[in-house]
Amino acid sequence: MKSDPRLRIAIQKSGRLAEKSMSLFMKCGLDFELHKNQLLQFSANFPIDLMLVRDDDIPGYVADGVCDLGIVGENILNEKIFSSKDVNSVEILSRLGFGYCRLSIAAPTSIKYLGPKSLEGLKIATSYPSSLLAFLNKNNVCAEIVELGGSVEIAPVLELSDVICDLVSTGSTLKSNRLKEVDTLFESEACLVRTAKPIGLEKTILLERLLQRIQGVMMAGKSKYIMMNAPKSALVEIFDILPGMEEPSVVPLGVDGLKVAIHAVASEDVFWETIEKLKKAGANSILVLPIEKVIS
Ligand code: PRT
Ligand code: ZN
Repeated sequence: MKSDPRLRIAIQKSGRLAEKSMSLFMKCGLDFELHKNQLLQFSANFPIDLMLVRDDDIPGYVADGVCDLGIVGENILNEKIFSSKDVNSVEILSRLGFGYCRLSIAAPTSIKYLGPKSLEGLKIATSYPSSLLAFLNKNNVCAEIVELGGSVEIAPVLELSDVICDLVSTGSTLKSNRLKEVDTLFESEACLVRTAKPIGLEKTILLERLLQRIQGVMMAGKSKYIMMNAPKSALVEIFDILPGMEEPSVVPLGVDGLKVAIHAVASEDVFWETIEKLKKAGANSILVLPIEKVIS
């Protein structure tokens, strides 16, 4: 008997993207009975199996169709897929708003950097040789690439290279190794990707359901529900202050209607500065609430 189709999704087993990838599916309402050290984790309430692997292996599993979907940083995709001949084997469905970083060139302060041409003839240490080669070729620069598996930032001190090409997030690792970020190859964040191989109608329907939930979670993450009372005369000023507000409800308060209650969804976060401006415009009893799901 043919079993019902299930989507298989590769996510990082442990590391910087692991917790947020898992938590995204939890927020989508998926339950997993997590079994320690098990490669596949099965959801009991949605036909999805998560495959927990190293992030470097995710593009390959998705490209080969071993997994239908994956969550991986654009840095890994650029290195393994987009700078290879299999450039069309994986498609980005959605950027997910976490795992932000950038692949950058960093140099000791003794090196004067005036643009990619300054790299001519230098030794560059990196764990991203394909991405770096694409950058050098694009800029017509000839340099020696020294491939390292990790701890790239210490290469100049060890005289293994003149400069490095590595991921940067806060910049504190570079700073503590007396390196200066001088150029950026690309920005990166975690992405939901799918295989370019056909997945069939039933899995496509499952994918659409999952995507709608993911969009709902992401929209909710950014949005806030805001309520306040205000003089009716201040409405125009208040609407100007609120960020990305959509279709506010305005309800008269009391018999004279001079005061109103305003309820609205702000499609961006509401910062303290905004609340202070609202108060100044005459609003009071301001409530800002998180939103769990947005389905449009
Ligand atoms: O075991 P596995 O292979 O799965 O994990 P990993 O050790 O290769 O990757 P991991 O968990 O370190 O990172 C997973 C993904 O997180 C990366 O592929 C990126 O997409 C993303 N990410 C976001 C980062 C960083 N920020 C980051 N800062 N990955 C690595 N770093 C490293 C960077 O290499 C450098 O050593 O952090 C250091 C710099 O950080 P700052 O904050 O000092 O600038
Ligand atoms: Zn890795």
